[in-house]
Amino acid sequence: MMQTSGTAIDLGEMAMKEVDEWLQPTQAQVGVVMGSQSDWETMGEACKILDAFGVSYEARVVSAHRTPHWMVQYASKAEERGLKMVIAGAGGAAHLPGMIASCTSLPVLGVPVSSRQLSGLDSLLSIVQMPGGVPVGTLAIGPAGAKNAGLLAVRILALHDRQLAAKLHHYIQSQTDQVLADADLQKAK
Ligand code: RP5
Repeated sequence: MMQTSGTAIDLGEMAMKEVDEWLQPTQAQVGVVMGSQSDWETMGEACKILDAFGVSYEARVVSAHRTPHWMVQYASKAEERGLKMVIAGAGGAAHLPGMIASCTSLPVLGVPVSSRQLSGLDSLLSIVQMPGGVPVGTLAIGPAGAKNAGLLAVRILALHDRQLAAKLHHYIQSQTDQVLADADLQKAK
């Protein structure tokens, strides 16, 4: 039971246990959080990149609207737990990335998840229009944005990790080589 200015929120034993675990020190470098399980299909693209580069991460549902108190705890403890940055994805009234950024000084990358009603334009505007003083590095809507959030996280971490920087250079070179190898469209016929 957590008491918050007159409101009693019973989170149940299971939830308490899980949340306790979330607040322990971690070896993970990146926290990948999203507003709902329904965001996972998109946010999984960020995790695939982190997996490919061998960057450790934790992936959690942390909702700004449905679990606001835990969101504040997660974000305010992120740095002391050992995380180096947070990738936050959300759709619709996507307040999660901005609120996470409000509660930590770690870099926060925001991914607008495509919404059912407005195809993610609502998510994009909610995430990108932060007030001066509270930055969120906002990526493109949807899977490409999530993939690039993973790659941007790798680029930031690679500044202080030579091995990771070498993998990154290799990745970029392979991507270029692949495009050039497939560039002759008549040959491909
Ligand atoms: C947001 O609401 C989530 O980030 C998600 O993109 C959207 C819809 O959530 P569900 O209704 O699918 O749980 O908070």
